[in-house]
Amino acid sequence: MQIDQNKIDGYNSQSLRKHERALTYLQGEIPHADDIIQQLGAFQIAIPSWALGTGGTRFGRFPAGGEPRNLEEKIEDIGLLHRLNRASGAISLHIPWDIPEDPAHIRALAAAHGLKFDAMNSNTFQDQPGQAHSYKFGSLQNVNRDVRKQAIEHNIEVIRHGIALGSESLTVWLSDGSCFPGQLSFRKAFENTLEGLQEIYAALPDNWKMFVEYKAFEPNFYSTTVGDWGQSYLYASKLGNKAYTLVDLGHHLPNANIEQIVSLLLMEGKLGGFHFNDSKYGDDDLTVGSIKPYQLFLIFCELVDGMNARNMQHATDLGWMIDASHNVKDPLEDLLQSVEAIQIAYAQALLVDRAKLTAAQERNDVVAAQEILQQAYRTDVRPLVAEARLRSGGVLDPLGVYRGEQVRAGLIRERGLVTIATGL
Ligand code: PSV
Ligand code: MN
Repeated sequence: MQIDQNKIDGYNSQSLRKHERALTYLQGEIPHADDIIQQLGAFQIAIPSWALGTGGTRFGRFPAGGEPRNLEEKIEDIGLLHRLNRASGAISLHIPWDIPEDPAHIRALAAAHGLKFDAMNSNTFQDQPGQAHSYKFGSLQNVNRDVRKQAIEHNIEVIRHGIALGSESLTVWLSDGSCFPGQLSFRKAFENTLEGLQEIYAALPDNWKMFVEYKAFEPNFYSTTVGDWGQSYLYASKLGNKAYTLVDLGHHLPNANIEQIVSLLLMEGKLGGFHFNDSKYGDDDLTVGSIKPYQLFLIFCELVDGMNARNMQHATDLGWMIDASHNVKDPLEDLLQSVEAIQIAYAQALLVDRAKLTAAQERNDVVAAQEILQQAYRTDVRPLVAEARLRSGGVLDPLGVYRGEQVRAGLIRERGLVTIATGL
């Protein structure tokens, strides 16, 4: 494909001037704008290896072509995202969907793209070919000790893969539960699950964390054995100080106040990580910020406030990951949108005038408190996010560049990013 370089250069310098005007305005309005830019630059969001293919529903799947066929190609795709936005510097693997056959090679390839390995995810919600025992009636909760043992061994194997890759956390999501009243004993299911988690926990290296992910429903629809944050908190507390609760935004009953859950888990030092997505009904796995951006902002307000109260590092002390995938968008475009939505919510939360908010709360000034939050939420912080990208060597407009002629012509791998990032 022929590239009209004049067209690209013209477009970029014009956009860059527009960006600089908007940034200068914000820097004038927000005294700590540069701190926010710095914090944004440090904030990395892990991409799950399973989000790179077109998703589907049980009614169908409509792949668009060009999907990565193996782990190497998935790493290349995430590397491309990271080169564009400089905020996707980690990958989260699901075993056995993505088994690193040659860990040293995979680790080196990821490092060459500037990527680290985030949490490892085990899978005892599907039967695999050749597997001795079925998970039809659950894994760690199962009444049959052999099934439980198989699930425990699988998790320990996942930890081993993670060690070889330099990961430092294991996320356990169990689909265990029941579809009908009377199908199981809640107490026995809990006790079996706890016992299994304890065996897995015992295999964790000292510097590792274990994340216990909860989900209210699906695939079980009467009870779920790790069904809500209370149950996850109970397991995590009984397991010990390497175990934490993981919040997936799509795993709650309708209208749950997720920001309050986040606040209390942080207060107790038991929030470990996040799976970002958005939803209208259930676990819809839609693009982050596409349906309820205000809720996302409120969650980030609690994250920032709660982490500051415990002197935690925003960028590194919790696991940040996207867990979304669906069937109508190009997965890479979807992920670029998701990462940007997270950065916007984070930047807006950093804008909230905490001292004023606390003062308003202390005098029960409900209106002032709402105004303070909405003042931050209604600020267009996109120039701060773009500036953080540029300062880290990313591009002004990741989606535009990805869509543009540069990518299709392969130029992006040669010089497109550098050219655009430095403003030509
Ligand atoms: C389950 O719905 C979940 O959120 C868990 O995190 C799984 O690992 C992931 O989705 C993959 O399907
Ligand atoms: Mn999840």
